[in-house]
Amino acid sequence: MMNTPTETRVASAPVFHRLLLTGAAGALGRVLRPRLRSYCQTLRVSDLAELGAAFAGEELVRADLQDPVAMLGLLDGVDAVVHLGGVSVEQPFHVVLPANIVGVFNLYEAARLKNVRRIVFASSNHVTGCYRQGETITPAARPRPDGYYGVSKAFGEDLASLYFDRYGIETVSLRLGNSAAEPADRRGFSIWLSHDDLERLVVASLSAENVGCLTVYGTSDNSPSWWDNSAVRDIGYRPQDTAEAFRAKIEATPASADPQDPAVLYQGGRFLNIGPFPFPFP
Ligand code: 15L
Repeated sequence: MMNTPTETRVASAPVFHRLLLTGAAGALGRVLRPRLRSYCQTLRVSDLAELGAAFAGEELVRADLQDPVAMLGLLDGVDAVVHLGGVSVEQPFHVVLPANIVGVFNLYEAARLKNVRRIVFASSNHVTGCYRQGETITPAARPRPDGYYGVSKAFGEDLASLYFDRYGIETVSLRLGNSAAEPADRRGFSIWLSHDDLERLVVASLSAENVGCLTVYGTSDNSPSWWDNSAVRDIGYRPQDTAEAFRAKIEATPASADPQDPAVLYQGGRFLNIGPFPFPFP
């Protein structure tokens, strides 16, 4: 069942002619789909998976990121893209490769050929998941991916850099923390991103002028923060929520019994416990 549009529209944001939302059937796609409608005349929603019925002001396009011809059609007539498509968790490399490496390449090539000027790329905190929890890093710190998914998001950020320097396509890469209705666990004290703040961050990334090629972390107003994220203020993002509001509830749940568990030592959390996968591929 689809949500109805939210009333939290950022008044200063421009109204786009046509926005494209990829990965619209995924967890965050379902959150952003009703919220983005009020920022555009037409919201083109896309996924490989079933999208349900079109709402007023929507165009539904089932498209595979791996299909270059489909991607050219998908990007046609679009002002800006919010790219959530692809795999969103750690997977074996042969699963990540087509969705997140080939797929993001097809997206940028289609954007170049269709003259799309702005992409908001859902990157991930897993680009730097091998930093220790408690360590504070900036988006300029060396990428330390915690798996193939993190590597694929680092690749997407590098591709964004190439397409800005060579072709002037602007990208805001959002290294999203954990965006959910509530923080899931103690790691959430530092990386939780509320759904309302997700909307604010995406809208700021679509609307700010002259973003060039920018990488920022995506969190609410959390403490302790692991990320020195001052650049995000420059695009006008002001988080309104904080994981602090859930502290008592989370601290009432048992902490990990093993202090050496990589899931509690590293910023990437439980992704550090996934893999290696069978090789050669099955
Ligand atoms: C991500 O990048 C995933 O897309 C999301 O499902 C969460 O696992 C999140 O990271 C996280 O780190 O908790």
